[in-house]
Amino acid sequence: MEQPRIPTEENTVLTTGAGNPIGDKLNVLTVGPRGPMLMQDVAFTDEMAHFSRERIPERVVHAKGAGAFGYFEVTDDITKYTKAKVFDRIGKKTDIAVRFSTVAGEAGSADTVRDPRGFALKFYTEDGIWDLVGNNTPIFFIKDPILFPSFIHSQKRNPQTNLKDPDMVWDFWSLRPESLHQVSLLFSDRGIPDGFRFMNGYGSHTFKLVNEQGKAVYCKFNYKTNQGIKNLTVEEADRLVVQDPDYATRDLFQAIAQKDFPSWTMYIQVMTFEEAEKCPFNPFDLTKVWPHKEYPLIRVGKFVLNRNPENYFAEVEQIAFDPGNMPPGIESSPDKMLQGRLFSYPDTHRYRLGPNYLHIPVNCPRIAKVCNYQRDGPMCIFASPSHLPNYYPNSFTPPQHRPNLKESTFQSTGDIDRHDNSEEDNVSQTREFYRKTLSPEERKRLCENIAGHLKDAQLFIQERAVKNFNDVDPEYGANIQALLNKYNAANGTKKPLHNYTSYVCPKAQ
Ligand code: HDE
Repeated sequence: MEQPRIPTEENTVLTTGAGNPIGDKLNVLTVGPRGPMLMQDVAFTDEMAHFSRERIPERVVHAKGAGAFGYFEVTDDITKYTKAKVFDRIGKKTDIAVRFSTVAGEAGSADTVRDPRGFALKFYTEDGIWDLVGNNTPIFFIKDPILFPSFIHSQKRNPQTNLKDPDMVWDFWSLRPESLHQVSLLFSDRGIPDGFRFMNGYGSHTFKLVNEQGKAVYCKFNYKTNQGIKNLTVEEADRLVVQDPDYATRDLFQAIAQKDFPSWTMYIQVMTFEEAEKCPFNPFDLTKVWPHKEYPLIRVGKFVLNRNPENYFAEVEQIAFDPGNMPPGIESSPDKMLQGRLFSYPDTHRYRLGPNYLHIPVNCPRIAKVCNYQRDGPMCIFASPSHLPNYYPNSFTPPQHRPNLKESTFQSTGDIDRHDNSEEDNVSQTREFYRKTLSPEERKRLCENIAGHLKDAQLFIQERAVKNFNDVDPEYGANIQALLNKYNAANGTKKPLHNYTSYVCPKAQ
């Protein structure tokens, strides 16, 4: 703590929240020196009532995180792909906010766990906020958004024991082979980054870029760390869980405080609509990468983090990202996961922060002028002039349609159904990762990391998981099985602490 919170000029007075000066903030108001207290002690009730309301709900996922601020600078021209103003000239700088996070733990959980890292970027552009809410991995565990709450439940605490539960984790993963690719990445060396500065980031989804002529291409966003990749070993990470659970938060804050500003280079990958038609895999499937060989990285710019938050709660706890915040020139693709997220984020913010969360300074569009007919609600900060109509269209303000700002047109046909894409080749890219990307040493550690976690699940779940790894590569499955055999022989297989089969819904009794 470098600076005192309260200004210390000689004539500063302590006040209530309403600004009424307080003469004594060390003693409550009582009848005689031994009490009782008086209801009229509003200095006390004001203090106490505000204190009781200091917490807001933590994020249901990504609860533990750290944030910082800085700028994005365009280094290369991509105006042939997009009319987004943030990219409109080389050298252009745009203010940004970033929040890094772990996914499954609570707000007080340790930073150095094996978990994907959230990597969320907010750009304050002339055309409003652009939120690129990604992770440190280019892929995800599932490809249909309806599974997200169940997937997250399986990662969080068991509702009966309130313990993390390997049965739940591996039951879900082994029932959903589309998770194989991300699980293999997560249990590789990249599963525990050395803080937030030494990892890459990805917008992960397929997006659409649209240029001035209205021509659209599909695109992915990638950001490579200029600090180089660094990961923690399992032993080092475990030691830090005990000795410095806020390791990554501290590392980021300290680096910026010492003016060692971290930066990332941003690249896009581009796929034309014609290429998408012929692509051998579904380009909108979030469990797949776009190989760099076919879709090379195109450099766009860099971003630098050069300012720490001045108030964590105001600027980081209350920051609200929304993948639906896209300025003209950047649009959504048909990726089902992205489409699902378009609903979920503003919905969660309205619950966690209230309907006027966009009035909070860190979330408000700053340099873009907001012009809409939304009014009022709790914590409404911006008073809209009441002499102007609060409905549209009206006869008193000019028509505000701008056809050139409309979304690009897009053709879509097909049967309306609950289409099941879960079986669409879940192994080819995972096999490529296992056989070609990883060295023999890295493959060995991957199998050890998986077996070291899977050993705590029940035998039938272990068997189902191994079968899936076997489908990727028989060696992959066999190595995990061999390690599990050793664990199981030494410790016996796990007896479940709880038994879901005995659960009967109270209404059904
Ligand atoms: Fe999120 N996710 N997510 N997610 N996510 C949230 O939003 C959700 C997904 C990601 O630093 C929540 O404000 C759904 C993919 C980050 O504030 C919530 C689905 C990716 C952050 C939510 C996904 C992410 C979140 C919780 C599947 C990477 C932290 C609190 C359809 C590409 C943002 C909040 C921050 C946070 C929903 C999947 C990244 C509940 C429904 C895929 C980095 O709205």
